[in-house]
Amino acid sequence: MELMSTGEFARASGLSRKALRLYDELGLLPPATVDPANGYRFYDKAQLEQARLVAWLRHLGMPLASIRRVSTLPSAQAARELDQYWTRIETETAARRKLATFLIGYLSGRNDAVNEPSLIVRYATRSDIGLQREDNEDAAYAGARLLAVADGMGGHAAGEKASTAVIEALRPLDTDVPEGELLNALDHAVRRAKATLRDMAESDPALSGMGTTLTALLWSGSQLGLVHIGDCRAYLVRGGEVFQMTHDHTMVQSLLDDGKITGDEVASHPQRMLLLKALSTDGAGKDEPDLQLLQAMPGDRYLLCSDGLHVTVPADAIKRILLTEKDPDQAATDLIKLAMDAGGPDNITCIVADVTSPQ
Ligand SMILES: [Mn+2]
Repeated sequence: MELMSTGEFARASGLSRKALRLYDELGLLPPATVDPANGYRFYDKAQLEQARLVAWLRHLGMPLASIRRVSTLPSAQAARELDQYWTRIETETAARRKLATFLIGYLSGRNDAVNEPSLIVRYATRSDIGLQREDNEDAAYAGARLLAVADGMGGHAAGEKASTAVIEALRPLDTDVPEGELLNALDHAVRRAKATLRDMAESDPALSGMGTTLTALLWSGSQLGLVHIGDCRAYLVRGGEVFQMTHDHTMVQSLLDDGKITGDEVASHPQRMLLLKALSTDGAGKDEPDLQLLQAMPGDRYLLCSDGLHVTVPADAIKRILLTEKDPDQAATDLIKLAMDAGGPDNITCIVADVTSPQ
């Protein structure tokens, strides 16, 4: 063993005395011996190689526990471990980059999708006041990654303000949300929307008691997030079948679920309009939406609509159009027309979206 004083070892290794003391404290590079009389530390000249490696690994940002192990391994084995470590770091960094890009866009309200989507969504939106209402309290948004429909409630145009505010709160999600973050992103946007409604009602008492339903779909790659509260609906057309993706949060739906009424009694039930859940300023907005993570497939068609469509138009007629009309624009137009032909008692909004693979 060729002992060197701390000063000599520091000069030879290019590391400061302070760094050496730190490495000793961290257990990364203990001195070869410590003089019991005066506490002076001595290093073995053979430790110079390890000292340099420890310094490099710290520059790399490797965790201390890993440095302790890797710096004492034979070179070839250390190289393999480093390779694995670095592959993991690059994977994690890529995932964090995606999250950061999304957060920067979302929080700044810029919705500029940059990546090539793995699925293309072709959509058409129609909204009509109907034939019997004085305002259109429905609101909708359709973009490359996000589809959303909201049906507001509350007198003196408050419903319109509520549905519009909630759609606006969701709009920044129409960007590249990382795949693992779809439901978190929807959850955050809904909480933000609730806070906005609360602020609006606090600053204008005329708006207290306003509320809105919300049903929205958000894509990331082939993953699909669904958020739903109230009685707007989402339908999926796949393989020649039409599936209802959402469950109405209404009194009649819960009576139906409990077997207390039959499907035929729904249309004439006196509490047909009563919602059990909504985003509202009442009850401190404690109603929580349903969140679901699903898989989208090329060839899927989605319909989002307000109750002005599905309450007014029989399910079979909606299905027939979804299954036979190829063009989303025409399908949306035809659906609105069905509701108008049936008297248009409510505002009617629908979004028809076809999912395809990129060419
Ligand atoms: Mn409605």
